[in-house]
Amino acid sequence: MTATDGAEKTFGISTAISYPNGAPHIGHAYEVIATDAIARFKRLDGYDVLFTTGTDEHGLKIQQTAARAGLAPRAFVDDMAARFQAMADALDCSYDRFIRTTEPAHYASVQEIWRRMEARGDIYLSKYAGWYSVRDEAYYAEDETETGPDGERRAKATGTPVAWMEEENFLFRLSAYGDRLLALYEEQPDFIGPETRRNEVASFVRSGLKDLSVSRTNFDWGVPVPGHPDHVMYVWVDALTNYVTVTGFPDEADTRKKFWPMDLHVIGKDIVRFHAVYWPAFLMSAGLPLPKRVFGHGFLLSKGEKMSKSLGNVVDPFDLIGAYGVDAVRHFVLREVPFGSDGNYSHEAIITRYTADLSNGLGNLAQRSLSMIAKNCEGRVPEHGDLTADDRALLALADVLPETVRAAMDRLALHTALSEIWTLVTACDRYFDAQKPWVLRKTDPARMGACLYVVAETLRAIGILVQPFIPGSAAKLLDLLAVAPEDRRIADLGEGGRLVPGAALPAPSGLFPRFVEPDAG
Ligand code: ME8
Repeated sequence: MTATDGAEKTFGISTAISYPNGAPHIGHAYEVIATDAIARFKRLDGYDVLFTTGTDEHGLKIQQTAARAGLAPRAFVDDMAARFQAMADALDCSYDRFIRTTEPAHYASVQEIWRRMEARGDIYLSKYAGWYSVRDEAYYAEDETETGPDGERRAKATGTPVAWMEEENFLFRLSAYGDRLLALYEEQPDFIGPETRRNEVASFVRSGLKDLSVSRTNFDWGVPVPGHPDHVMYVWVDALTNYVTVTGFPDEADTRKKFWPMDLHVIGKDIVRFHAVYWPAFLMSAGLPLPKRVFGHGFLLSKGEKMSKSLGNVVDPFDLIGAYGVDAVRHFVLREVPFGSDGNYSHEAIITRYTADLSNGLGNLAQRSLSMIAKNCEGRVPEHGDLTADDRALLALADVLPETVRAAMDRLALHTALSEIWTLVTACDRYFDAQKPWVLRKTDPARMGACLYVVAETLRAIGILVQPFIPGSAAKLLDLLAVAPEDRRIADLGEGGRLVPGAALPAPSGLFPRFVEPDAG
């Protein structure tokens, strides 16, 4: 069964939007690759998908970084956002929309969300008053200040002059949403994943929520608050709203409206609270439906350490692609890291994975079987005659694989989906070795044909199912099997879509060249 029977099924999925205050790093790459694999799987399974990613371009941090670079914030983010988009392209990610929070359409969306939260009575102006020291950039309470002999008021701790200041901030009545949020986590246990994150968030909410400051007046690089142009919105109100902007909000007639509520927000573990507490509270207040699921993946660490510029271990995704190839990088992060846990990156680990799974594994299997077909079967899909129990057993494994992979993908166990696919690669390899078609070539050519047919048909199943993970290599493999582009969906797997004996195949070529160390000469 696929989603194409009956009503059209939709699937909306997003990554977080990245801060473009520095160049994209491997953590950003990891998130967009994983999200892409899920989006591609859903398309393959017959869903109409909206997959979005982008950049979160406002806020004091960006304004200051731009100033240090001697650029206006707009020029700075234009350059950086282009790098993030180029990374997603270089990683072969099939996003439908790259959103930048500086787009006019996004301003309209954020201001509308704000107006709706305000109309609900959830936004109020609060005055903050105190003795402010400009030099310390800090407020002091009455009893922390004293009047000096010169009659001037000073901070006791630092001796700096203070002046009475009153600042206005808008606050969001987050405190009113605690019970509704806890009910949400109770009724929709899938809302936050993995489960450990759900427990963390629930206990944070249970400990009591304070109202949230949602506007700033000390900088201006942000979305102006409607009716109060001296305030810009807190960057998280602005950023989270990107997920409805991409579905055309607030335009009721927009064709992308069907993608809200989104099915899945893929984010990192450090920003689960923003997505599982603030975001649903804002949406409840604005009277909009809630996303179905928020999943906090783990961090990708360079040999166990968090990547950071100060540690000097930031890995440039473009360098990785250049060194290993895009599918080697995609396969590595998806197969090696249990989705939801932290994972480690190292040169040795990526080479080991590439060699075992891709070069010696799938690549070698395709190479040796397809070159035998080219040489001994006139380059056509062989006839198979009656199938033996062994033949049928392998095909049966291939035929159940879509169900197993779908179940793993539904649980967002991307690494399990891949290991299930590789169980079939290994089974097919064993079958090939046990059947010895190179011996059958002389003793029983008809059996050789049947055996090569079964291997080619198994490769078709593997090729279709690896498309979400290693799209470029999967396309190459399916080209070698002469599978038409329109016949590469999950619905084409199994009995109904079998390779047709006699169909001409192109000349075989290698899928995954052996990795050679650059300094190996
Ligand atoms: O948090 N490994 O932006 P960001 C894996 N703008 N994932 C990582 C990572 C790592 N080493 N480092 C960061 C923001 N990430 C906000 C999001 S969404 C409305 C606003 C993930 O550029 C991180 O967890 O700091 C987040 O999901 C994404 O990369 C962007 O991080």
